[in-house]
Amino acid sequence: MRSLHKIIIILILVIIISSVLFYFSNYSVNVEGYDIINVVTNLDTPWSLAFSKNGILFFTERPGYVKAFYNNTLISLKVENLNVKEIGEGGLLGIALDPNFPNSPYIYLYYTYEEEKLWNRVVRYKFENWTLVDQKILIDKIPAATIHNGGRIKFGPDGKLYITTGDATQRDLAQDINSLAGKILRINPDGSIPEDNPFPHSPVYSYGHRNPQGIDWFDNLMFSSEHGPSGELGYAHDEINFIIKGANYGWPIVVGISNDKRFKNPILDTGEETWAPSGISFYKGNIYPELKNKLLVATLRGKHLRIIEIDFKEIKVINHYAILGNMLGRIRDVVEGPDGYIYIATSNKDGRGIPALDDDRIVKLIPKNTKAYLNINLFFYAIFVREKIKLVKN
Ligand SMILES: [Ca+2]
Repeated sequence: MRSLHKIIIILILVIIISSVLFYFSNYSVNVEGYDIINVVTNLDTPWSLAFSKNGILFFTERPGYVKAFYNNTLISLKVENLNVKEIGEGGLLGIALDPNFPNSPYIYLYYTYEEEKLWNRVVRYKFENWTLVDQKILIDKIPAATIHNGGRIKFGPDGKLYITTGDATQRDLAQDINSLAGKILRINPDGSIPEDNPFPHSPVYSYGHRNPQGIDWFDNLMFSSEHGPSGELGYAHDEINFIIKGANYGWPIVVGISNDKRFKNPILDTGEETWAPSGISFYKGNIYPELKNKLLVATLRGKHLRIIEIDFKEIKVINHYAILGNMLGRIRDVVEGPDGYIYIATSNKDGRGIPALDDDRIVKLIPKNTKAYLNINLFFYAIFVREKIKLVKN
């Protein structure tokens, strides 16, 4: 009997100690079986995440900061001549690393600035001792406004830099191929215009976009996310588009699936539901087999990560579902790290969210079935950890 008492006491001690450890850890648990773990906390509207191949996580914060997370250390980069104007949805938005980074030590940024009017521009910096120097403007005077600034920049598999721009509230500009607003643009890494762009001497790659904030590729197939007009027209029709060189995506003449032959239909139209999709990434790693080759979509208003399965032969959506619903609040960006894990940036301090005490955050998604040792703590999690996440007003 004495040894049984001992075992019971040891078991109770194990539960108490592991609960205390769990309480002070960064874990939280999610019903779909994924866990999330904090990577960086207490940020202000992290907008874009970009990993180097050697594992440095670079990211922007909308007020105008470029930071890096490496070896468990958060580094604030000094950036020369960065005159960001954070206003409404504008500010420091996209970041991209040169495809040959760090051998080719260039970092690209998209930001809003004010010179009599609001504008957006894309610049290239040289990365040197955690400082960004030698700013070179690659594309300037992209129309800007307090809303609809686009802002995602990414290198395609062709080595060209792709840039999403919003209509900057002047919706007719989206149909004007002489305007940089409401477009997906494509330039060479030095800012020159590729000879095989669809319109001669123009960076315009596709047009008729309202406010695209996400792009990614599966092999050579390009996809984008786009905010529908839930704001001004009161109906949603957020879109996922398959992007074809030179094509017209319809805004502001049509929204969603119109079947109007002049315009490309989206492959997914959210109808009456608003997701407000932002960053997108195809998951190509092996950590989460159930997500392999699926498109991950960060949603702001939707407050979830949308998982979309695409038939790449027919270019159509097979199915889609949400994970992490209301776990993180607004989600701005999602990327796969070189370690195969999924990293997510929240956007609860963007003026439209309800930030938790440790917002904004960059978190890492922990796959299913790796948290068995935590299960014993689910009960304690429910009691204690939820209490820890007290909501505060912005
Ligand atoms: Ca459209």
